[in-house]
Amino acid sequence: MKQIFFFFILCFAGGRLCAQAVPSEEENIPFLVTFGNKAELSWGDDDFSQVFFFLVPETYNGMVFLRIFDPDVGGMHDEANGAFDTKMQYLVYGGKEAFSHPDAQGVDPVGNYKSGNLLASRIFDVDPRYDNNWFTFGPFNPTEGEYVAEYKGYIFKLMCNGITGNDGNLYRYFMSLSGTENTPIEGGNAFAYEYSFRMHNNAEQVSHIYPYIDERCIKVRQDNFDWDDDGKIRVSSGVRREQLCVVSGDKVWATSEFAIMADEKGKSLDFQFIKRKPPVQNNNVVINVRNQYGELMRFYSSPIGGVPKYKYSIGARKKTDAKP
Ligand SMILES: [Ca+2]
Ligand SMILES: [Ca+2]
Ligand SMILES: [Ca+2]
Ligand SMILES: [Ca+2]
Repeated sequence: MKQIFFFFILCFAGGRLCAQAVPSEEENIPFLVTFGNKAELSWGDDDFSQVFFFLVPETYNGMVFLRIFDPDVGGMHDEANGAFDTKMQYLVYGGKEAFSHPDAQGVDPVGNYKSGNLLASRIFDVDPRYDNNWFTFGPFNPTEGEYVAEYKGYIFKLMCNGITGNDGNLYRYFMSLSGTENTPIEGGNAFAYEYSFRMHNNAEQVSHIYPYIDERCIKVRQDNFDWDDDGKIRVSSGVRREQLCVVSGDKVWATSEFAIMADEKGKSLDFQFIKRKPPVQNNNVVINVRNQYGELMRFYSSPIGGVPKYKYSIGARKKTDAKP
């Protein structure tokens, strides 16, 4: 019991401290992944482009920095496909329609997905200076983002595109109030409509995403790509216990649907990525989640309503364990 309480304390503290780390501590995802656009799809990236949105509350008056860990494609962390010959372009957008343009909220890099004002950009390839190190965009004034009344804040869009080459770029983000260290902005958050990420190599490590279920949602559909049959993807919430999703093999999408329960609205679901034993190594995977209208749902780094815990999970787990 003591361990369980400690776990809850860790989760709570982690959520407050790391709300703007992408991926967050609660997600337990080692790295985001984007490949160069000459890579085979079997390496696990479906479209060589990844978009994140960073939300700055309107009450914050300081400066905003968007930081990238290991932005280069070479040296440590990254996935070589032959020699490293890949270029990654990072782009920061703000202003009108950076977020609100419909093409910015899709899962495919098509149409006007680069909507808004380009505030900064930079191309990286092999770069020892930023290998295993942080690069910083900014400072930006919060008002350079797009004001979105629904969020009572300003939204910045940060995009990573593999513009040539066939290697995998592994990286992480942090929205900071400092240009030299990772210091979260109180009340800030980050979200995406699709995640392309690297799984742990250790089968004991479970990764998560937390799609937010709004009041209109009655059914969700998950799509996952290139899971390589690496164990299970399952969904839990306060009232749902370990529902299994259909998972994909190599270079293909798999999809499945389930109905939302009344008690799940206004909260986040917990999608859990559980590796098989022995685990697949260096597994990159893509996932998105939609509602019954086909609208993409947001995964927040700091889950809205907190990390959902199945109400009866302790008792239920004991019953399962007791089975022969
Ligand atoms: Ca590197
Ligand atoms: Ca290469
Ligand atoms: Ca990298
Ligand atoms: Ca894969």
